[in-house]
Amino acid sequence: MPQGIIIKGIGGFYYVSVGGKVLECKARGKFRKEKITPLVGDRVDVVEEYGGYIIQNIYPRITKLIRPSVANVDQAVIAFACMKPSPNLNLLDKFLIMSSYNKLKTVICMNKIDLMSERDGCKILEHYSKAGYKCIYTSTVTGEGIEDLKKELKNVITVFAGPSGVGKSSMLNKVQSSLRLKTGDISEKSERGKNTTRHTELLELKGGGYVVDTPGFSSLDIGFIPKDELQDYFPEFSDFRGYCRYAHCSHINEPGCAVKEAVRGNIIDDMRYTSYTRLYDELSRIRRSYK
Ligand SMILES: Nc1nc2c(ncn2[C@@H]2O[C@H](COP(=O)(O)OP(=O)(O)O)[C@@H](O)[C@H]2O)c(=O)[nH]1
Ligand SMILES: [Mg+2]
Ligand SMILES: [Zn+2]
Repeated sequence: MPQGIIIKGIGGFYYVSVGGKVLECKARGKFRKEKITPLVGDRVDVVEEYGGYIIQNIYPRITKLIRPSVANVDQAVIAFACMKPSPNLNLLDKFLIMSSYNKLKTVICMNKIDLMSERDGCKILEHYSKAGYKCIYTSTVTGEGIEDLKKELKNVITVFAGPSGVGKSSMLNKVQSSLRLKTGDISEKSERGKNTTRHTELLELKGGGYVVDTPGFSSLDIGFIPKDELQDYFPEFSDFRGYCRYAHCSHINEPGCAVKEAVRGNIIDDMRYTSYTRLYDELSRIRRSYK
């Protein structure tokens, strides 16, 4: 039985990539009875029946994203621009939390570095590379960093996230020109108005791997994360876990806090710690208003 991956679903049909071919398939009726909806990214078995193709089996999902709705994503490229639009680091931190919450590998990509002087360009993400994140600087104008990006995309399923207008679609076109994704803020805005059924699609890369382009969100809700778990999403805190005076230290006001000590010693980045306290505050307020 051929095994493939669902790259697109439209009007009850699923398009399954099998050994270089794309087959138009229907899902076996049993899935509806079991309340299972096939998702883009699902690895499936396909059988031929009466001249058509049927999805016979869906393999267990390794990951499952809700927005966009895709299964088995391995990695998120979180894209920002160093200007136009200028980066919103609070939003970047939320994207990082979401990515980690969804068990994805994360790459931060700062695009449009052609708009910056060399000296300033390298500063923005210093806080993040210091925290252990993989960071890439790119420009679709000069082509800088595109080869690095390509390497990261090879043989995995990557979702491109980040605000709209930062150059996600342009970057993907640079990675592979045959993708021909629509770019440009103005046309995209008007398109979004009339074309609400933008389908989520896995785009196959010639070198192996798939990418998902997203229109981009300008806000993210992380309110479902309990405030006491927020620290788990700051990887640079992990070295200090267990060294605070209090076992359940929130690293906010407690005395003898190893994390705060590390911030004072400049081992943990001050800006990232400030971001932690701000998000902690935000989550504390949300929890209170639920009661
Ligand atoms: N200066 C500069 N402009 C870029 C770069 N990448 C994309 N752009 C421009 O930014 C705008 C938005 O790009 P687009 O790819 O549609 O962004 P998306 O909404 O994130 O997909 C377009 O006008 C692009 O031409 C870059 O590296 N440098
Ligand atoms: Mg786009
Ligand atoms: Zn602490």
